[in-house]
This record gives sequence, C-alpha cells and structure tokens, in this order.
Amino acid sequence: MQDNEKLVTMNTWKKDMEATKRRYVDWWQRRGIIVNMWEHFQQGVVPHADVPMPPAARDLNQKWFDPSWRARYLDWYVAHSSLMADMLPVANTQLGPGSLAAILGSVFEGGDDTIWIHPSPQFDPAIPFDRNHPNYVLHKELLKACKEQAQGHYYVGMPDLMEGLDVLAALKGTDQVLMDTVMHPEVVERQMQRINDIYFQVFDELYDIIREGDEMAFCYFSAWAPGKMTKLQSDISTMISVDDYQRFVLPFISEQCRRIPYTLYHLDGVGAIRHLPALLTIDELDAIQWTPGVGEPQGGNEKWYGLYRQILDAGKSVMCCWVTLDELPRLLEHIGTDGVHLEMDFHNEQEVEQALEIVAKASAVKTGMAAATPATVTPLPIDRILVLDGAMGTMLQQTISNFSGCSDLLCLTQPDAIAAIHRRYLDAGADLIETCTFNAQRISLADYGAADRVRDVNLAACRIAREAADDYSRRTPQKHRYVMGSIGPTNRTITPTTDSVPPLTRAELKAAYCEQIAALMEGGVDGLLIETIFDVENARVCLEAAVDTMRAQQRRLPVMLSFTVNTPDGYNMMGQNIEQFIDSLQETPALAEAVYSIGVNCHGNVQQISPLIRRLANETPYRISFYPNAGHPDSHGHYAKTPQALQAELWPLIEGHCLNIIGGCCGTTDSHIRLMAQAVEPIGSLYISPHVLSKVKQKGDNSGDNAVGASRSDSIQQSTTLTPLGTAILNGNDTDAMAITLRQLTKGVNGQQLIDGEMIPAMAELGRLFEQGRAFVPQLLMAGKAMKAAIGAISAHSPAPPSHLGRVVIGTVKGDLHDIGKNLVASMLEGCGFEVTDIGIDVPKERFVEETRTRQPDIVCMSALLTTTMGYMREVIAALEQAGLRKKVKIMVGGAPVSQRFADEIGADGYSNNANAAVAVAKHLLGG
Ligand code: B1M
Repeated sequence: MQDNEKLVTMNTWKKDMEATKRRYVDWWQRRGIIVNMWEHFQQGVVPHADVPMPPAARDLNQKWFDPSWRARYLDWYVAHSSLMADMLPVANTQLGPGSLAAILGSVFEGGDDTIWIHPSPQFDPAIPFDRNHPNYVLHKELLKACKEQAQGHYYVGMPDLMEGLDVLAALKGTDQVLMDTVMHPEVVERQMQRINDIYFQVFDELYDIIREGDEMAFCYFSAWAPGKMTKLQSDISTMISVDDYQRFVLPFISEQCRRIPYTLYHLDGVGAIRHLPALLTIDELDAIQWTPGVGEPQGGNEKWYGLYRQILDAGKSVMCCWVTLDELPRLLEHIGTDGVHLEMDFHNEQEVEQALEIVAKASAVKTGMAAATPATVTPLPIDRILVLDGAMGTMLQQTISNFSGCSDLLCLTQPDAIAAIHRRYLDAGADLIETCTFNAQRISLADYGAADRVRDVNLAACRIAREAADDYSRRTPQKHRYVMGSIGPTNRTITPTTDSVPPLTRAELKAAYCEQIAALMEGGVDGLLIETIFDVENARVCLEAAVDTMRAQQRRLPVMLSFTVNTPDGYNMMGQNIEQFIDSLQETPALAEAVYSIGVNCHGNVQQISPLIRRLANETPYRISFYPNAGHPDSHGHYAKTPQALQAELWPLIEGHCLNIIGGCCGTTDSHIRLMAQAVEPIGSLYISPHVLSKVKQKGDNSGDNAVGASRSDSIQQSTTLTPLGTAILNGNDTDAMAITLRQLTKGVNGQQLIDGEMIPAMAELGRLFEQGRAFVPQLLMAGKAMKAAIGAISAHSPAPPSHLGRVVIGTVKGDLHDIGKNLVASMLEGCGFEVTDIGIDVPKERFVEETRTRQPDIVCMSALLTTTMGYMREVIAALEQAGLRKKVKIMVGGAPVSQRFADEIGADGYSNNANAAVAVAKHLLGG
C-alpha cells in the first residue's frame, strides 16, 4: 500500500475506528496485531444507536434476498453488536461464499442459517456474463440498499464472490471439473481465465457501490483495507496435486494478487497445506488465513505454530481463527505479535478485555518491556525432509593445501575459505548449514592457545554462515536457508576414560558450553547442533547448558542431538547405549522438551546402522536426523563412497519416511549433498514426506506437526505388480481398460477372474496411493471411469439369464458417491437371476422407502464406502420401520468399511464383503 493513501472519516458507530484502521494498515505490511472475531456477539452490548428490529421476515426469501428488509435487519444487527478491540462495523449481506457462481447462473437458495448455491442447471462452457442476470441485479440492489441505510455508521462488506476453480465447480460440478483437469486441461485453463476476467469486472462494479473513499471492508473474514481488498481461495485444491495447483490455480490467483492491492488467501484444511510453498511464491499476496477444518484442533492450537511461522517468515501476515483465550498467551509466545490477525472466539466483552491484556503483555515482551519474557522458537520447516550440509574438515583439507590444525580458527584467518564451502553446500541444495565451530569452546581451543577467543571465533563463524545462508534465502525466498550452530563433543570427557587424562568436571564443561552457546546465539544461529556425541554424559551437560542459556536469553532454538554409535544396537565407543540415554532424557522434562531431533552422524556403514535409525524413528518421540560419512577412510584418509552409492544406501530410509534431516559427515562433499537434495526435493510434483511424529510420541515440538508431506500425484507409481488391465485402471485409461477386457474375454478368460484378480487389486492399490497422498481425487475419478468401462464390457459379453429369483432394490446411501462396488453387486445379482433396480448413489432414506413401497422388492441392498456414511444405513432401516415396511423386506448391506458386526448392530439381515458372496447371501435370505 502507499503510505499516503487517503483514509476517510466516517461517523462510524465504532468509537476507536481510526486506531483500528492504523492497526490494519500495519497488519497488511506484516506489522502489529489485530484482535477481531468472525461474527459479532451481542450479549451485554449497549446499543450504538436506537435502531428497531424489523418485523420477522415472512419467509426465507425475504430474510436473505429482500434488499429493504435485509438492510433494516443489518442496521439493527450492527447497532447491537460489540465493536470492541478491532471488531469492525460491517454489514455482512451474506451473499456467498461463492456468489460469483450465482451471478453466472448457479442457483441461490436461502436456508435457515445460510445461503446455498446450487450448480447451474444449464452450464454453458463459454461462461457468458449477463449483466442483467437476476442474481447480479440482486447483488447490486442489496448492496445499494444497505449502503443507503448505513449512512456512514458502518461499512457494507464486499460479498464473498470467490474465484477460479471453486466457482467453476459451483457452475458445472466438482467431479466434472476434476475430470476435466485430466481430460481437457486446456478447457479448464480457458474457463479459469474467463472467470477471472469476469471477476474483475464484477469486483470493480461492486466496489464502486460499497467503497468509502478509498476504503472497504470484506464480509466474511472480517478485514478492512485502505483500498481494494479481497479474500482468495481454492477449496477444491485439497483434491488436486501440486502440479495441478500450479497449472490451474496459481496463475489466476497471482493475477488477482497483482491487480488487487490487498489480498488475503483462505487456506482451508490440512489437505491444502501442500500448496503453501506455491502460494508463498506470490510476492504480491499479503496475508494467509488458516482454517484447520473438520476433525482438527482450531487455529489457536500448538499444532499450527509451525505453519504460522512459515507464513510469517515468508514475509506474509497471518490470520489465525477461532483462537480461545487460554490458547492465546502460548500462541503469541510462539508466533510473536507482528503481522498477526486474531479471529478470537469471544462470547462477551470481559473476554475481549482479557484478550487485550494478553496481547498488550505479549507486545511489551517484544519491545523488551517485560521482565519474564517467554521463549520464541526459530521454526524449521517440518513438511519435508531437510538437507543438512556435508563435511567441513575434509573439504578444507581438499581446498587449503597442507591444512592441519583447528578449522574453527580459519573463521578468523581465512573467512573466505569457509564461506566458499558454505556456498558450495547451499548451491547443492542444503537447507541447513553448520557454523564452523565444532571445536569452538575453550577446552578444545586451549590446545591451540586460543581459549580466550571463544566469542570471537563463534561470532565470526556465525557471520560467515549467516551471510551465505541469507544470501541464498534471498535468491530463493520459497526455500529459506538456516544456520545451525555446530557444537562438538570437546576433546575431553566427563566420563573417565584413561587414568592419565583426568576427566573434566561437570561445572568446567558446562561453563565452556554455556560460553560457546551464548556466542552462537549472539551470532544469530537458527538452531543448535550438538553433534558427534561419543559420551552421552557430555551431551547431557551440553543440553543443560543450552537450556540454561536459552532461558537466560529469553529465546528458544531447536536443538538437534546427533550421536556416534559403534554397534547396530546403539552402543558407542564408551559402551553407552544411546537409546537408553534418549529414554533417560524423559526424566528431565526441561531437557526432553528442548530436543528438536535426534540422530546419528559420523558412521561409515549406512546399511549396518539403518535398523537403528528405523528403531529411533518408531520408538522415540523425536524427529530423526542422519548424516553418515562417505564410507570408511583409506590409509590416506580418503573417503571413497560415491554420491550415487551413498544416495542409494540412504534411499530406503528416505522412502520409508524414517528421516526428517539428512546430510553428510566426514568425506562427503557438495556432490553428495546435491544428490541427497535431489532425492528429497520435489521433482515435478513428487516428493517424499518426512518421518511424522505420532501425536502421542511427540516431544519438544515447538513448531507443530501440521505437515502433510508426500505429494506425489500425476504419475501414479504403483508399488505392487499389476496386470496390463490393472495398470490401465490405475492410470484411468478407460479405452485401454475396455480393449484389454474384451481381448481377454474373447480369449476365454472368465469375467469374474478379471474383476477379482486384476480390477479390484488395482482399485485397492489406488486407495493405498490415495491414503499416502500419492494419488488425488481426479485420479480416483478417472480410475472409476476406467473400471466402469471394463465392467461394462464384461456385462455386455455375458447376457443375463431370465430373472426369477427375486426382486432387489440397490443403492449407495446418502452422502456417498462411490458406486463401483455397488454396481458390481448389482450386476452379479442380475447375472444370477435377480431382477435388480439400481437407484444410484447418494440415496436419501426417503427414496429407499419410496422405492420399497412402489417396487415391493424382496431385498433392499445398501452400499457405503465411507466411515462417515455407513451410519446412514441405520437411518434407512429406521425409516423403513417407521413406514411399516421393514417386515416386508430383507436388508443386505456391504461396502469396504462395513462388517458383519456392524450389520448385526444396525439390524440388517445380511452382509457380504464381496460381490460374489452377495449373491449367495441374497439367495440365502430368500430361503434358497
Ligand atoms: Co473415495 N475413498 N473418496 N473416491 N475411494 C475411498 C473409499 C477411501 C478408502 C480411499 C482411502 O482413503 N484409502 C476413502 C474412505 C476413507 C474412509 O471413509 N475411511 C475415500 C475417500 C476419503 C473419498 C473422498 C472423501 C475423497 C475426497 O474428496 N477428499 C471422496 C468422498 C466422496 C463421497 O462419496 N462423498 C471420495 C471420492 C471418490 C471418487 C468419487 C473420486 C471415486 C469413486 C468413483 C466411483 O465410485 N464412481 C473414489 C474411489 C475410486 C475410491 C477408491 C480408490 C476405490 C473404491 C472402489 O471402487 N473400490 C477407495 C479406496 C479403496 O476402496 N481401495 C476410496 C473397488 C470396489 C469394487 O470395491 O466398493 O469396496 P468396494 O466394493 C466391494 C465390496 O466392498 C463389496 O463388494 C464389492 C466388490 O467386491 N460391496 C458390497 C460393496 N457394496 C456392497 C453391497 C453389498 C454387498 C457387498 O450388499 C448390499
């Protein structure tokens, strides 16, 4: 925004509107904090004006669509609503979400609590824009009436028009849009551009009605801006791959961001998080709002801290929704108070006051005014495997001739040599680089007469690494680079080793570590890496030093612990067991919680140590790091394992989702790191998700595990061996599926054999890929189509015998769109002599009752494929009972989540888990 943009003075009912405006101006620029809420509450509010409530609406039509009634109602509503904190005086016409679709032909329907928008009855692919469409006229009349009624006491919010794929889905149906992304991508692109073009026309015309000078407010997502602002979204994106998002969503959203000065993206649901990196590449996008979705904790939960930090770190503001008072202090502690918009869950004005107090305290902490500052944490991305750099020492030996001595001192004497190595690793794709400070504590530096240079060495090392990392972060803003402060084990331990070397005292060691850690923190590291731990007791002291220093500095950083081990069962050279040590940390919660990740480094045999890594991933509550050596050194100290060999050895751990951080230790070079980065970087839309901590096991999590990792999409890579028919189905190729089926049938292969042996396994494989996030809804739809084509070929090839066994009505229950299994059962029953009426998918109980009454079947068959819809079968049975029909029919149920036990529970007469057995069950039910 331009700072000189004009703010108008209205006579709003909100007394402190000017202060709220200033806070919004800041917030759009990622500064300051807004305290707001979605819907205003009215409890205990002294009305702002004496506005009478209009008489009750005659009907839903008047309630939502009569401009004069609605304007009077909203006038009353705003006059009686709380406008404390940054709650905005806005009349929300509630046209939407998605009212652009209604303007383009979808159908508006007023419900009790909201307006519904149904798909257009006649969708025209050219998407004509008729300015006289009644829904467009309604928009304008409603907004004008509200504006007139408002008299400057409040804003009239911009309706939630929505855009792009969501509008297209509302016009022609979600399934059709998804299938078109595969079958007719260029049509989708054309239609998206057309929708965008119309969007800007409509937006501008509506803006001219609602604007107050250069200002406006938005209906939902309560926000104000000193210029045109909009909320953007793509809810359908949860069903598409990263590649499809880049193709069908990003260009159009980007155009909106370029043309509208203030933009807020509504990121909805865990399934949408995989598109965040793409969104963050839109420079002009100002803010992102996060809606966790059904079954997830709301926006104030710690699970989302990492997500918020990721957004804030990318320079965007965030909007956190439905935050409760008790969550607020910790949330602010972790994400700070700059660029944060809170949509609180307030119920009364006392709660608002409490929230304002919490916010004031948190803001004071930020400016250093509070005594006990809570910790903030540097977030590391958790949605993908991070790449740590490779060796420093062996690289220095290669680059500086005759180098021996303390590499850390080179930070003072040859900073360019160190910087060059950092840059080689960053260039290779490292996310994290380590400061050259492995020995930079006074105990080790004493050997070089440099015990008093601890602070100098660490600060110099941080400056060199920071400059390199920040430079790369600037070049690739979508991929932030982090600096980890490397802390080695010291050359002496507190555990006695030999009689000749006296062990260190705990106090000596801790003081040395505290000194180094304080310097690293002063130098601006993003985290601490306590590495090459060969004495777990040293590590414990180091961890204590880290916790104490962070506490003293009022800052928390992620702490990685990386051990050396000598045996696959986790023993080190001191005979200590690292798994036992990790377990023992749990006895000291302050230590256990400080640990961000654990892992192994400096080992030359990846295969030998892989079972230990797997065990750590499965049995400990931490993220896992692994950075092995490039094999074993030869007699000249050369490490010979090639980058390809090392990558191949690491691959099973990567693919097995056992790792969060990979990198290299002794002997590895930028070539090794480059291949590791390639292995975990998205290639097209494919990337491997990291090890995911189970909620129960999760510890020390300062960033929240909201990650949805793997996002393999278009190229479906099966992991089981499918036949050509199975592959055709998996790839959604209906032509091939039908042709292969016909070929097989003419060769005499039995249709049933094809279904059971080739087609169903393909669908099972697809389900697995879908679960892993490696296939998306468009692929499911296409496979469904291919499966139906193949089943159609089988049915046509084997004509049904005359039906005499009995009458069946079959359908998939309400809310469920899966019909392949149901179709199979129907055709098997038909093929075996039943007269079958298929009443389709998404069938409500009333329809089951009606069909039972009119067709008088012997058996009513219900199918359900979702755990969320199987319960509806019980309702159908109850409805049949209520209609007095239950005793006249038998009921058979089935579908993947349905079991015999469930069937018994809901009072069904029969159940089968496959289409063949369904025939036997049906015959049995009829006494056959
Ligand atoms: Co969806 N889907 N799907 N899907 N889909 C499943 C079912 C799922 C298990 C995938 C997964 O996560 N692994 C999962 C359900 C998870 C759960 O509830 N626990 C799922 C999900 C989540 C979803 C959506 C929510 C995805 C989204 O939008 N984000 C969405 C829901 C839409 C809705 O219904 N409201 C959705 C959508 C779809 C498509 C529409 C895209 C597509 C269906 C296309 C179509 O049917 N025309 C689809 C598909 C294809 C699948 C999978 C991959 C395959 C289903 C299938 O056809 N299997 C499925 C994963 C899987 O099952 N492996 C999955 C083959 C078929 C022959 O088996 O239907 O089980 P089935 O039938 C068997 C037996 O169960 C039995 O006989 C049949 C033959 O042996 N049987 C009966 C079935 N009905 C019977 C009735 C009987 C007797 C036996 O007596 C009356």
